[in-house]
Amino acid sequence: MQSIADAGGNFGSEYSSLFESPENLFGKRFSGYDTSMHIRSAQFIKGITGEDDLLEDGKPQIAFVGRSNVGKSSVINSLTREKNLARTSSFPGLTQQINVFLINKSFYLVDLPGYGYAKISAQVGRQLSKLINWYLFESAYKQKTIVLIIDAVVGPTANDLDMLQGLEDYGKNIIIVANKIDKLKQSDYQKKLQKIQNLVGKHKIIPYSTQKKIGVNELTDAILK
Ligand SMILES: Nc1nc2c(ncn2[C@@H]2O[C@H](COP(=O)(O)OP(=O)(O)OP(=O)(O)O)[C@@H](O)[C@H]2O)c(=O)[nH]1
Ligand SMILES: [Mg+2]
Repeated sequence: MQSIADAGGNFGSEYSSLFESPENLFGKRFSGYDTSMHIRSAQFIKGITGEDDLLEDGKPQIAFVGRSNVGKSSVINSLTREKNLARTSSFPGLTQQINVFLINKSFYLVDLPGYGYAKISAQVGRQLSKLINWYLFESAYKQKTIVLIIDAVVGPTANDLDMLQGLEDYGKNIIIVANKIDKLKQSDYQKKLQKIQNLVGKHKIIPYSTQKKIGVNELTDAILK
């Protein structure tokens, strides 16, 4: 079995503590796959821009969507406790392909390009939107869960609400993460979170900060349910 070291990762000793108590967290939930132990490895597999056999192998896919710069790649890094896992494999500052990470050789974390980035050409923007929409709504691939990441300071944008509507229309299993809560003033926190809640409706929101490592355990638990 390939260890973390074999995989070239640099997981520190604190890494193993994230997924302690694995029997409850992993056991049985992804039946048929080896999910009964700690997260031992997180590997970048490949970036894809279209059909790929990889995504047909039956392993659960957990996809991360949201506007550009909201912190999708950072959230993946924080979940795996690997500082550069998602970033090293993407274009600097802008993920332009669907990056696929294999966790424990058992399930995939899927890092999608962001939407709504102002500094790219309209043509590239359209291509990225096409890729996102294809993967989520047109391809044959089934995602176990979609994590929609919203900027806690900015709140849900029109694009975020469109995306949410699409995910709901297609009956996806959705988790909403409000990232960058470290940027909120303590006095604004409740008001801001409530406002986001009002806009997204019934969905549970996980307040998150990749910088302060807030929400990591809660999101881990939610995606492994
Ligand atoms: N303050 C703060 N900054 C964050 C947080 N999470 C991410 N960032 C910063 O936000 C910027 C964008 O992060 P990325 O993870 O690259 O964002 P992304 O959504 O993957 O971006 P694209 O690949 O362009 O779609 C980086 O400068 C991060 O350091 C957070 O919780 N708090
Ligand atoms: Mg990214």
